[in-house]
Amino acid sequence: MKTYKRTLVTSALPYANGPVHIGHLAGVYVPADIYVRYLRMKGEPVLFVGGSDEHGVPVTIRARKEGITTQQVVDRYHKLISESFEQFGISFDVYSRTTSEIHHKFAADYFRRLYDNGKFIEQTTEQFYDPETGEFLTDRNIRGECPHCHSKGAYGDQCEKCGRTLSPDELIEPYNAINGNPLTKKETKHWYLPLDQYQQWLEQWILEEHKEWRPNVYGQCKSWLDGGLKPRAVTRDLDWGIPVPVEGAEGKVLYVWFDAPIGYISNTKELCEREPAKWGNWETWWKDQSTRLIHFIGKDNIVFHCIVFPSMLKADGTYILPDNVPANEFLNLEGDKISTSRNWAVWLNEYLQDFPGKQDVLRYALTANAPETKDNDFTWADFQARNNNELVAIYGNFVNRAMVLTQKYFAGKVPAQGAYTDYDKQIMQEIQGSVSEMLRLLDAFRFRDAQKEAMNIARAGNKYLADMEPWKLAKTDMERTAAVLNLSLQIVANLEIAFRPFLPFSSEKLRKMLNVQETGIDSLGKFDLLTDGHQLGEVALLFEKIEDDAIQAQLDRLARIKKENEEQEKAEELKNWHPAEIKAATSIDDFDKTDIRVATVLDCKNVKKSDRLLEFTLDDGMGGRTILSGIAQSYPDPSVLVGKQVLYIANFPPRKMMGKESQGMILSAVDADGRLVVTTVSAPVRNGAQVG
Ligand code: B3M
Ligand code: ZN
Repeated sequence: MKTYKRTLVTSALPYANGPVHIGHLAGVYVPADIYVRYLRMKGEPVLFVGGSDEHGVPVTIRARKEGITTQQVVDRYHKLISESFEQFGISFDVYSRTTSEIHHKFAADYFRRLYDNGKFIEQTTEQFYDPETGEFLTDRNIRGECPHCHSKGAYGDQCEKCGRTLSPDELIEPYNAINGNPLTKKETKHWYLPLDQYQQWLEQWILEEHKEWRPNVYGQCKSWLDGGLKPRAVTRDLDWGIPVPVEGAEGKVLYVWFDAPIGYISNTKELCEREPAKWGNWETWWKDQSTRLIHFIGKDNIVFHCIVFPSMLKADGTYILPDNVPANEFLNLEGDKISTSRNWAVWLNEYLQDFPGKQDVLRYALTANAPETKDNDFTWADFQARNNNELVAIYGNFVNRAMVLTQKYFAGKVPAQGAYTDYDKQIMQEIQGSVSEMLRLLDAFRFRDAQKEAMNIARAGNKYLADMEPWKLAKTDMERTAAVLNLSLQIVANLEIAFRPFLPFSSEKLRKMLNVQETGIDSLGKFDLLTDGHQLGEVALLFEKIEDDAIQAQLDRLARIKKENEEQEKAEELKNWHPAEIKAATSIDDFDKTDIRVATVLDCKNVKKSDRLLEFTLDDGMGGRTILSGIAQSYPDPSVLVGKQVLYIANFPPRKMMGKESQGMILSAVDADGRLVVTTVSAPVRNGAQVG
């Protein structure tokens, strides 16, 4: 094991194209924050870097949508995002932005250095181009029909309908997403990082030397490497970003994924130059082998942090590489994928309006459900249960009882510690067990289980109080009452420390209640943290119950959004719908060969054991016939068809289906929801009448 002198923690730079939501918090920022708070408690030097990612296409799309400039978009969201982080106690040492001057210069210099050292290859390729606006289009700005599910309006990088990853070349009839213009192709030159040249080195570094990385991270890297790496373009034809610092590259900018990770470095530099006495030289953080670099990210960023960025660092040759990349999977919301564009999210700024002061409750619920090994689901019911059944009923309740009883019997002064009984010792041991397990889990980036151990300390405390019943003891044995409450308060003091990385606001509140200063992690697991006679502060409730109506209001909001989305999607589909092309010319003779007739439906029911077939009993004016039709999905109640006059083809040869004979075919058409609708006549006619 290498020994480190300091840890540099980065968390993904969120795109400044919208507010941050619970998925961001659960996946990246809360775990990163827990980790750095823990390291700080250990007294280890740590620097926590964050910032907004202000380049790239997403911000330009947002600007067009809102009808404002791109700069206005990033200004607005950078402010909103950094406020949210601050409100939720995400304790960055620096939170800057990639539109800063220092970053622009740093990233351009970085590119130029690699360029001068021959680290890029130049390639001219054909790209989609809008001849009317004279713009090359990025993948996200190209839309068209999905080659897989044929939904219209799939994006050049992904079909949101079926979820498949796409490349713009696969789209059928690609068009410009912004103005609907059809696209052509045009040649353009770009610079590529030849990842194939780093393949062998990456295989050794990741697959051999970092087997300890999370299985999801290691697995994704392995599958990229197994697939064989290809050169990746690091420049784009765009007018928003950092201009490519090379002659003849007018109108081109650095690819956002080239400049954004460099933002980790330039933001560190910004901090170090602002406060050199405190932070020293930025190069110590990025180039000294005794610095440990940890990237906190979501799973969609794995390839960039484990393969692309390390190759960029390697290409330069003077930087350290990440020691670990504890990427999380995704958090869903009430069973559906969180989506900014569909407003399917809990936005942090809105959460705080609805639940003021309850930052820690969300932090707790998100960590308890952290998608560390697989996708997970956030539900409001779980949120309420975590608060009411755990924070209030276990942690808060224990603290409150210990404090109130001390008020009552000892005027708020820590009573004398007595001789420990065997049971006392057992509880203390149990707690020490939880403490060491918690520390082990924190070191292993397993925050969800670590938080559980912290709660186990509160559980043990609660059990201790329930078993000792000091309120009864107080009637007969004040000395033992004092001892029990002393130990209980020592457990409370332990909880303040144990929960500090997870619930910083509550620990602060608890320190006030205990009237103590912050101490280091070494105090954890000790039971002499509060001295006899120490005056406690005022008792307050650490957590409050969340009532059903507050939860219902959130569910109502989501239901409203779901309905709006469905309506919008339907409208969009209708807008994009066009009838199928007219078939090749035919003649009356050909048509005449098909005998279409009218019949009245006498009975219509589901065919047993088939979820597809309906059985029609028809009065065809010729003694009756049976027709089976595969439209059961469209008619949940087939009896609605009884009495209707329908059109059917009478001269198809009989066919057996599910052991029954079908004598023809009922004619139907598809409605806007994809439902098959049976055709009828507009006024009654005689059964057996021919259509023609
Ligand atoms: N902005 C993507 C994202 O928010 C990107 C991360 C950059 S980290 C250098 O998922
Ligand atoms: Zn599709």
